[in-house]
Amino acid sequence: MPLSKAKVTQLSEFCRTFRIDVLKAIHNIQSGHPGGSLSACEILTLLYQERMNIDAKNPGDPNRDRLVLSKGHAAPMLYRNLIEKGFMPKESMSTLRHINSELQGHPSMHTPGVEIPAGPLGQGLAAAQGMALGLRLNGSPARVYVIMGDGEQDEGAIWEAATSAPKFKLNNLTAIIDYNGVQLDGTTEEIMPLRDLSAKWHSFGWNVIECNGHDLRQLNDALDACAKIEDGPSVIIAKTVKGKGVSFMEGKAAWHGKPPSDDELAMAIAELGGEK
Ligand SMILES: Cc1ncc(C[n+]2csc(CCOP(=O)(O)OP(=O)(O)O)c2C)c(N)n1
Repeated sequence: MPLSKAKVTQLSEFCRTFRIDVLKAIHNIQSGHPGGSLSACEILTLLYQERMNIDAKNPGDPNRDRLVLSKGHAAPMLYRNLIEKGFMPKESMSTLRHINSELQGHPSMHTPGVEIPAGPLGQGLAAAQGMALGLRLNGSPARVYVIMGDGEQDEGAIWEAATSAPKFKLNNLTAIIDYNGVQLDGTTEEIMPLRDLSAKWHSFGWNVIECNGHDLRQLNDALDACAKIEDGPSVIIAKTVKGKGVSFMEGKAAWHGKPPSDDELAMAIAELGGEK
């Protein structure tokens, strides 16, 4: 169903405050990945705060939807979303990356609401595929989402999983590529050109939808379209901006794994409309 105006307003406000909270947490520990977290903000927020059937009071529900954050370094944005859903108290965010915290630098099984650890790129699609296959064998209506980076597309394991998901006609599996054009230390074009990514996925047998990954309505429509597809898996190539929302971080590989200084955090919070 298309998103109402009120829903877009609510989700946009979530995104604005989540961006601030994520930057504050990374600033607090002076370690973490701001660029890829901000880039995946709308994707994660729309899925967790609007679309996914999950309940913190019943986290083991066999029919819950599953999300695999294959680009695990964007964990802070995942954690902020899980907190909003009630999986952890809001104060947990300030323990990001602390020793013994539930919130480690990459998703781990110690974090309530996390379905599978991540960190080594390229593994999430195969894991998500296994989940989707198992759910279908059990007759579950649940859907599985996996979020990958565009730099992550360099991993060969992705293409093994991409080959088999269409064979099993996994229409309960939706992959989303956070296509921001930048990876760890340069642009994807410089490091390993992807060529026609849409044509590649299409040739592997996937239903491909392209959209603006910061436009909540477009993303929601794309997810609606995926849910209606019956003949196999779908992939959304979501065009995004690394560091989205903070002008001096946008599109810059330098902000892949760099924490903001005190001044930079203050500038970022001001740009994001300040704290309320
Ligand atoms: C197998 C593996 N190789 C290298 C890394 C180190 N690494 C972490 S993030 C990253 C770049 C990822 O780029 P992209 O997928 O485009 O992520 P985004 O720009 O969305 O943050 C790399 C190389 C890793 N985590 N795993």
